[in-house]
Amino acid sequence: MSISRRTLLAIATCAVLAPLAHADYKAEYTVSTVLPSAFPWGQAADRWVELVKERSGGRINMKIYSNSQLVSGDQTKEFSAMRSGLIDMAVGSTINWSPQVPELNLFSLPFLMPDSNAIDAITQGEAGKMVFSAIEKRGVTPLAWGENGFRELSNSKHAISKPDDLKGLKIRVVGSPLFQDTFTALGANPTQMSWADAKPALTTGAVDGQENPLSVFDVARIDQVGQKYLTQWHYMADPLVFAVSTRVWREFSPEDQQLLKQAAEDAGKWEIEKSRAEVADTLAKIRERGVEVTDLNAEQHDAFVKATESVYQKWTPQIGEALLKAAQEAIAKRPQ
Ligand code: X2X
Repeated sequence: MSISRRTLLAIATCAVLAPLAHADYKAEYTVSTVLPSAFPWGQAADRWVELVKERSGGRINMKIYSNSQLVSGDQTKEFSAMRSGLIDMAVGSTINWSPQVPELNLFSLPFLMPDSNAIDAITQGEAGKMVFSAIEKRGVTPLAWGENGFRELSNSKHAISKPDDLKGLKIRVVGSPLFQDTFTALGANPTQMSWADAKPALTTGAVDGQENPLSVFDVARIDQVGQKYLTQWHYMADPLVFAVSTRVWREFSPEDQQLLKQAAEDAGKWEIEKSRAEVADTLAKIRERGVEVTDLNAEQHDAFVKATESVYQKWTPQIGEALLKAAQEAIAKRPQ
């Protein structure tokens, strides 16, 4: 008697819940990332997926495809694939999406953001809203910010403390042509290639150096492929953006849109705090492995700033003067 009542109840519950469960939702949504779970970036995506699963009671299932595998390793194609609906969602770097969203080059301007507060001043204010609307205009709905981190310079040849030290060095760069201009201005010989190709190129000596956050240098064991010199120049940092293809976004109910956004915000906040808190330990680990770390004094730093000024002239029109101005004003007013 009690079993049959329970069964009846279950059937009734299903009937009531069926419309809410959105029969038209996909069984699984693809989430693209470049870096997998061993890195803060991958952990940000993991957290988002877990929170959404938990808060939706399993109604919304997302599956992460790391190493840019949904775009055959070419991370600069991730945004286009998401726009066209080939990829449903992504946690992506501003660098990798900048070929399609030129405004994202803002974050790649050398020495624009001196510290983490400067990143927050942009992302949490008017400039951040302008960046999000630039993404939205191109068919992708941005939900929240994460962080890959300040990108530091490594190489296999010698310590670098002034622009001249970069002369003739072959440096692997990623994503936007802006990086070609920055490294060319510094006298280096930049080569653009995907992350998938970077480690092999460092291993064979096809390139002498690269730039990536300390967490990436550490987890990917870049020191093991001959990168013995590291300069902490903090020349730029790439935020991560949690986003959904707008075609896919429209299929979610307003309640589920809110759920996806809140989960992305919570995951992003968690990941940003965690990765910032880990930087000092990561640096200590890298030092222990025998990597020679160079810090720049104010004068040395200024020499790099001067040497890369031409990048601002060339790229401001593509980024937008109003956006750069909003970012610079926010940085000037940031808490110290
Ligand atoms: O390719 C890189 O250097 C990486 C992993 O940091 C990005 O995807 C921007």
